[in-house]
Amino acid sequence: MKVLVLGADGYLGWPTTMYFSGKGHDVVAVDNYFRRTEAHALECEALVPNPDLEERAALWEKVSGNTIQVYIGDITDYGFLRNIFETVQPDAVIHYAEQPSAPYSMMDRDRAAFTVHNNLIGTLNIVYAVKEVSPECHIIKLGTMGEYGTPDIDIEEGWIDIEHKGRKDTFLFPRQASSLYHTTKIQDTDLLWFYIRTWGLRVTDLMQGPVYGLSTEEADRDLRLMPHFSYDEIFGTVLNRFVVQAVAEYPLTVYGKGNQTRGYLNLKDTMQCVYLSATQPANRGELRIFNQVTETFSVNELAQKVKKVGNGLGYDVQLNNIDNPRIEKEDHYYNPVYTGLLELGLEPHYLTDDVIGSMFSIVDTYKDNIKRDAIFKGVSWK
Ligand code: USQ
Repeated sequence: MKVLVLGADGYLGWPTTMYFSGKGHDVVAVDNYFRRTEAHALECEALVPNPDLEERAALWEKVSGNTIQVYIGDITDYGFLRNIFETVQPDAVIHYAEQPSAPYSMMDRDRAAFTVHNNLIGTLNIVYAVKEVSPECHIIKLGTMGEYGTPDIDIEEGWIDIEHKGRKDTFLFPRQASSLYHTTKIQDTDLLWFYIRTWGLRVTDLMQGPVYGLSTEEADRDLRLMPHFSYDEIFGTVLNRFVVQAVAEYPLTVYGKGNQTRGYLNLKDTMQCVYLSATQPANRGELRIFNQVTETFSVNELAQKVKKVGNGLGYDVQLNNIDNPRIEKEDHYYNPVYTGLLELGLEPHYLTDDVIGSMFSIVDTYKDNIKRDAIFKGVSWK
């Protein structure tokens, strides 16, 4: 396959790029360095300094013998994106090129506007490039479980059958996000669904939960190939943050009561899920939705696991229930269905003490890079 990875410099983008390249596909990597630039501006750089995308592609070629072509630019510039489509004629496009942080989207008006513009115009441009240049191209778009919110009913995989006044139909599952970022992901889904109905695109929307981990088979070949690993309040996800906090002996920042429950998955499973989706594509005119998680935990459960493993390794790990800076339900029902990707062949890596222990070991190697000031700044939803 010829595969275009948009957002290839990010936490998920770079491991995905190597994963597909390692399996012999022709991969083209695109990024505008938004994440690096903003992390630098906000003084919350990744734990491990990563070489830039071109340098990483050269390093990867040395260890694997496979070439990755790199384009640096902004996919909200339609001319830029369309040229890449014309040159590459991709079979699949993997869309990670979004502003991915809920706190970032809630910081101020300008960042809110940036999030809306970047995420929606980027997605719209992909729709047009596929329609005008590569109509058979399969769009794989990273959605989020946060689109559904925390309803008081089971969460289905994307769709729900509704019976109303004696008639039945199937609709997108009701969505109610708890940040502006998550709301833009709902809007993306709606954009795609409209153009699927109108132009018959083929799309897989992966509703992913928070991801954890730093290790992948490809990155383990050379530490300079490690993913862009954030632990700060703006760009870090909760389990990654807790492991870094534990290593720094900074009390774990459990927001509110800590009963907020989400579906989680290992970075290695993101690779598998995206790959399984690409190799078994959606049909023309289909919006195929999978819930991309492997198990559910509350924040308290994650904190207790990190504390147990950390204490066992000799770290003094404390928990701190701080006032929740977000507006979200802290006690709620949560029961999502996530069988679709298992049926496609996913073999999950579950969250064991060993997995957490190996995260501790890598983070400890870089503990001198941890900036305590970046851990909690208090971006408030209020
Ligand atoms: N949380 C804490 N303490 C922290 C950080 C987070 O208690 O220090 C809590 C949050 O309040 C939330 C839960 O942990 O209840 C998850 O927070 P998160 O920051 O790990 O995840 P979130 O902001 O929801 O966003 C992340 C990714 C996003 C992806 C999403 C999947 O940044 O790109 O879409 O996970 S999901 O959460 O299922 O919507």
